[in-house]
Amino acid sequence: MASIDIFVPDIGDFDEVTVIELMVKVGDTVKADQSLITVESDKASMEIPSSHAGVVKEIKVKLGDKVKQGSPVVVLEGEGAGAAPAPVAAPAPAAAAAPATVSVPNVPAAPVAIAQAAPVSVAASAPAAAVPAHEPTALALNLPHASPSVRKFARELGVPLNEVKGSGLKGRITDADVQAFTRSVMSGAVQTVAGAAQNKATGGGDGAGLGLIPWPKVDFAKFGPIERKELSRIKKISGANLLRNAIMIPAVTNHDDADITDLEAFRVSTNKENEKSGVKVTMLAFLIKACVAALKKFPEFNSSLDGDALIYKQFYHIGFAADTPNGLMVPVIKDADKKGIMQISVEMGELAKKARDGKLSPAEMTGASFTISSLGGIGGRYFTPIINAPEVAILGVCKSSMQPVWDGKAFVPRLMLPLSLTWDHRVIDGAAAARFNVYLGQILGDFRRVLL
Ligand code: CAO
Repeated sequence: MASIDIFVPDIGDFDEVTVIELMVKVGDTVKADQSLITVESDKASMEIPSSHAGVVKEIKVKLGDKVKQGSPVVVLEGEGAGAAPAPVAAPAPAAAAAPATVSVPNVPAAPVAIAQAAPVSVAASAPAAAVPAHEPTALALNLPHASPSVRKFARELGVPLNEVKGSGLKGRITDADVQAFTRSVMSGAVQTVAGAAQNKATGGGDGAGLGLIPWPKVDFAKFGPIERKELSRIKKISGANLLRNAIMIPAVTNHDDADITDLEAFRVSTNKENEKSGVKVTMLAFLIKACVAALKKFPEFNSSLDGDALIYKQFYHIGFAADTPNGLMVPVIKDADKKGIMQISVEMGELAKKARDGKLSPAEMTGASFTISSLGGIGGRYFTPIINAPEVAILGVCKSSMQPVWDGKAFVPRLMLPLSLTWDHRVIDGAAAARFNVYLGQILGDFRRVLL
């Protein structure tokens, strides 16, 4: 039985490329032209196909190895080893007659460029296996179209790209397609072929079918001094919730700016007048009140999904994210629609203090129908807050700043507040989200509108 060494063929302009995927294992039967490994340069990824058919006897590379033209990839063995269908420049090995290993350096198996971030010339010396640069994989291997970064992303998530429907030009798969596929699998709406087979075999449905690759395990001490500290209890709990919410909710964030010049002037003068009372009114209190008005106008933002139905809440309990030494907590202002700005400010101060002291009761942290996360006292422009399930939207607020705003005749300095509204696309559409932000901006621009 003949053995054949398969080498990395001419890969064009690259001196060295990294092995990022092993597509076969020892014992696998491979056909000629079947991809063996994927290599990646800083510009493109390519699959290195086998020039011959046979059974994989040995794999000569491992993930992360640097290879170049002529590097050994695998050793094949078998009756058919040496019978390449494509015309090859290398001498045809005398399969049956040659028991010794037949080394075929530079076997002209064309590397298949998966996709190219920049024009890359992938020289292929086997004309029959060479594929046009613009449609490489689809022709050669019937693989889906996707850029190297999308393929990398899919590999990291363990997403089978050939099961993902591409929404890009000519069906090209985008990052968003991979994310949407992952969410569908997580929510149970879609099963991967492998997952379905596994569930069929095990009778299970626990999401094991996701087939995610393991988390990278790195010995950081190899690179410098380290210290290991356990996560706080709150971080552990909130982390699990955040992960579920981030993965399972098809979330989108709309950013907008609200002109709060007049409102801030009013807030400052109110605080001056009330200096002796000890109650400080913050922008967040106005935001809570403005959000209640917007939630009343757009009730789906104050709802929760229950299977195929929506639960519309007729109460307005607003959670606000509070930064505490132990991690993020979300106390809730109950019945914010029935409370004035002063009362909300007082309650917020008390709840934020309790949160920092670790003294919030479960009742003070539950029942929110909408949440606001304000980083306004710290800084930043915009961010993408994660929805606090089972709510369907969350408003992120950053630090206001003076901006030149065109008033129709001239640029005038206005105090602008950056808003970031994240919403669940299963419940809310982009147009509704844009309207919510516009309405919120109108209220913050002229607070008298709350009364309308
Ligand atoms: N733009 C500009 N300045 C703002 C502002 C805004 N949007 N919001 C607040 N400020 C100012 C306040 O006016 C105050 O200034 P003065 O001391 O001069 O009056 C200062 O920033 C501090 O405000 P604050 O943050 O203490 O008060 P608050 O009511 O805005 O917020 C609370 C209270 C509990 C929300 C806040 O302390 C907090 O914890 N924020 C972090 C929330 C968080 O971590 N979110 C991220 C969640 S995702 O990980």
